[in-house]
Amino acid sequence: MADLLTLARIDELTALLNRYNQEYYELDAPSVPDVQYDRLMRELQQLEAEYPDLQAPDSPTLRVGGKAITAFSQVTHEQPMLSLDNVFNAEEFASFANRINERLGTTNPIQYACEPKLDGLAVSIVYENGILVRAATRGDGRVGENITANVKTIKNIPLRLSGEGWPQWLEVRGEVFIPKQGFLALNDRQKEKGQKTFANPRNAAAGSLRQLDPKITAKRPLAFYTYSTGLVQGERESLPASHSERLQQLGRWGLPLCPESTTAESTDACQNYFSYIGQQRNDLPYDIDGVVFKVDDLRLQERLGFVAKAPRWAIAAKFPAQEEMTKLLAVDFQVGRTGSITPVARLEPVFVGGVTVSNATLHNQDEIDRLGVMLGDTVVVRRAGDVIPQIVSVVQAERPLSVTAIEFPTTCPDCNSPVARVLDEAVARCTGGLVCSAQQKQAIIHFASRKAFNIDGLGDKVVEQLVDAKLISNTADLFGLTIPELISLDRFASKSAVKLINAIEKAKATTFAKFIYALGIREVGEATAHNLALHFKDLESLQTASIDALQEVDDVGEVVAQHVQAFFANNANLNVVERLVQAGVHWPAIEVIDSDSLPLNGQTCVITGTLSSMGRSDAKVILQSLGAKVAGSVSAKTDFLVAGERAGSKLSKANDLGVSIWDEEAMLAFFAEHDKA
Ligand code: 9MJ
Repeated sequence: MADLLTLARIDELTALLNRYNQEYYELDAPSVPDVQYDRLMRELQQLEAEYPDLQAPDSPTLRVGGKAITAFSQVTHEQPMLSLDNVFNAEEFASFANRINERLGTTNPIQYACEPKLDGLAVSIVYENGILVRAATRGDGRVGENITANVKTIKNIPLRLSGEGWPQWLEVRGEVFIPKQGFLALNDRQKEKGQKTFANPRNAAAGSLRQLDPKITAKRPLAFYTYSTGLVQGERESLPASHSERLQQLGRWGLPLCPESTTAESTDACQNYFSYIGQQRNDLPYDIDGVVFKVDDLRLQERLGFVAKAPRWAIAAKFPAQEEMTKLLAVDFQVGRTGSITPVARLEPVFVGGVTVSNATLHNQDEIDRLGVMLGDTVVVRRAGDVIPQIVSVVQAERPLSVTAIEFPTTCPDCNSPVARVLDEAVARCTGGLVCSAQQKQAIIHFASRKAFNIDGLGDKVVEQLVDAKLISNTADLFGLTIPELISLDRFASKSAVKLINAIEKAKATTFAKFIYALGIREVGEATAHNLALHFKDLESLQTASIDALQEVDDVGEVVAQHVQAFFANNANLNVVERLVQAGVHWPAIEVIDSDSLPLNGQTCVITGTLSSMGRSDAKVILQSLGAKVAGSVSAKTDFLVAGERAGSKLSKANDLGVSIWDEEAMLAFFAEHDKA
């Protein structure tokens, strides 16, 4: 028998650890260090092992997974779990909405609840007297599998409802999914352990939920959003009569809701929501495949009823598929700026993610090996938003007898120099360096690009023509180009020649950061170039910096430091740099600034949404110059969020955390106040 002290301690630890979990996972604001949490968790685990009967039904130890089982038992849903009918375009949606109005015998606008359609697994969770007692998969809609132990490990699902007034029996339904970031981290861990990676977050979520050992489920980054109720009995306080308000009530009891859900007063507003979520799709932290519209008034839902397996009062409006099958016709090898050789798949054109795709990157030899792809294979192509199309997998069942292996070249397809692969690096590189015209072209294209020298009229095609005509072979040669030379090129009018020469002249006035970025040093992107410029302030100091000195710069590790040093140790590069300066390339001196005096010193901010006056990267540079640290995601450490148009989940999270919000106008006013307009 446990004594009273032990009983009290178990109670105390249960309450404390549940609070810490909430602070950590929901509020993003832990109040104790991890070691303290771990110590208390071990103490509770030991006490529960000694006195199993005293384990609370909402014990936080359940979160790390209990005993493994040999099979799932069955759960018969008290109310069937329905699926949704789909529509694929605006007309189909309009006929759905018309049918609703006709059935209800009204021409008045109907209010709809609008929700992103999460691409995970539907799950039913029952709370009895506020305690999570049962969780089940959808199964065939009538009978599902009992996955209670696994669902208890999902961090954002409350084991005990908060607040009061919940019905005795409350069944909530929603989607279990793996957020995109968690998915990438999970696959990285799988790779490290030499285990199979998952094809997409949905598969990973399904595999994780169907683990017989909940300890494995506990290690997977699963999350849950509630989107409806099932059987509700013994209502102590009647639930609201609209779907959206009902969800809000569930939210007040601690159930997680999708922040992007809302309501629309008309079908036009539904269409706007569909377009808006479509635009946000790639920036959302979770995968969706459409949006769901539900008649919001529950009495109207009841009048509309069901057909076969789906409710008449809801519809899923699907986005165009992001994955399709097509044939791999050939593989070409492209040489990049730093000599990297990238295999590019030539595909039978296929409509995917809203555009026709005929090329996809295959990254490198390792990726070709991982996919096991051969010429003539049928492959699954994925194109999500603006992301470069990828080959996801090979459809083995469709493999013809005539497939042939993809031969990686041993010499550069451009200059014939040998191709080398550094040990432990996935990339194969042409060793031709500056003699390789493909590398020359890419280096010049990079130099002229918007974020570097921003030379108007010097696009990829013109650079190719100039290098092929042997008029230039490096970036410094650009500044010696003449109008007659340009006119000598195919289809180059004198007007364009004059314009280009003027643009090149104008580009000579730059900034030190843009100059460093433009050099195209390996692994030195815009942000690193900016940090290098601020740290070293002048070219001489940067050129002669030691590896140790380079590593003192923000975000510069050993690898980047070595690339920078190797760049300036190369005589050909030094010669180009010297000629650039001689040609008149210049930048304003960087003042030595005392960071304490900067107005945003010590402040961390995040930028989200679309800004109309400048790109996010330009805003970032200005904010940094005012002393702010610019982070990628909102957390308890964020001091303010710059929110442009159509800001999504970051804005909701910032609001939840009480982070100050700056709209674009406020940001511009602050810039103007500090002479950054
Ligand atoms: C998803 N998958 O996000 C429903 N769903 O409602 C949302 N699914 C649903 N609602 C009734 N947001 C049946 C299915």
